[in-house]
Amino acid sequence: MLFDAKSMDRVVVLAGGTGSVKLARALYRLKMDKNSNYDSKIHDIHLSIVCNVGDNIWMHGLYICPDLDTIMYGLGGVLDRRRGWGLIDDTFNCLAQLARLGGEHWFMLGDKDIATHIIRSMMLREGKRLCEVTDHLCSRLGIDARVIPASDDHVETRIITDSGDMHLQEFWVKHKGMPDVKSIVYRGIDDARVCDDAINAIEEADKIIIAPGNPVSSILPILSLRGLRDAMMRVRERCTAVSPIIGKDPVSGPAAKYMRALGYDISPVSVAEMYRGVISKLVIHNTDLEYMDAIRAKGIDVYATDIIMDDEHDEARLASYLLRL
Ligand code: FO1
Repeated sequence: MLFDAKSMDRVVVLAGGTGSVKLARALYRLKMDKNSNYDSKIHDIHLSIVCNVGDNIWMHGLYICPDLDTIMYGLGGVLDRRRGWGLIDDTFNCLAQLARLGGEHWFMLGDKDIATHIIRSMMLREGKRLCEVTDHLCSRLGIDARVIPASDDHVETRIITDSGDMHLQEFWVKHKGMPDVKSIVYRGIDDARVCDDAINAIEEADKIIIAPGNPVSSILPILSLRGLRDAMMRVRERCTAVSPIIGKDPVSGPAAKYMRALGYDISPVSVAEMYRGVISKLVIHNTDLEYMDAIRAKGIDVYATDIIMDDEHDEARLASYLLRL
């Protein structure tokens, strides 16, 4: 694809959670900063983020969509960068009062963050679809990109552990990721309908990027939706993934535990295997050259660069690299 041949490139990112938001917001910044001196050859971008919904959870009568919110707050410039989730400068007075009154308080909902969940839950109760609610929230946050939930329906990533079957948030936050993981299921995935807007965005995209999110809890719940995987297979030639694994370790989070539970070794080769059929290119870290042949053997082109995103400059460098690939 010649990026210099047109004035607008349609870019879709498949994303979920704290690992993905760095890349998503870097692409957004490149799009918004038309006068960026970083890379003047990059054209205007129409950006859509198709977001995981498997970590959504009902709590206190509110519908909380952590991956959607992380992406929305990231693009809106209001994400707490240190934690990687929630709103910057938020306070936790409501949570403290919940604790005092004997309510559940293991999930750190900030006071300002709760406003998002109140509006969302209210609109859903009025009969609006999750994608309509998300459009509304993005518009109120002044975001000039589409954030599209992969499905309007409730899909729940369940972690089957030696201490029982639990919601992903219970496993990761309440139990601090400690129990042994036996398997992982996406409850409701067979009946969930993929959002039409997600399919349309994918089919019309010049470039589709799978962000370096947790493959098991952020990306596979998107790719496991009926219809979405088929759409991705049709556009495979335009799809690039960034490895969330460097060497034998995930960049962050519980990816290793989840991947092992599904029978995968922890390496970029396993990432290639998990995304086989939906990507034509995989970008790995520049210290992982030893894996390149094994990835190529799966029919996937492989590129090595610095994929660590410690600051805004790193994020911009990787986003720019991906747009030029
Ligand atoms: N992660 C935590 O580790 N502890 C929390 O208390 C917590 C609260 C929370 C509240 C709102 C939100 O949008 C995200 C929150 N997260 C929290 C992050 C979340 O558990 C995960 O990082 C994602 O669901 C995984 O993609």
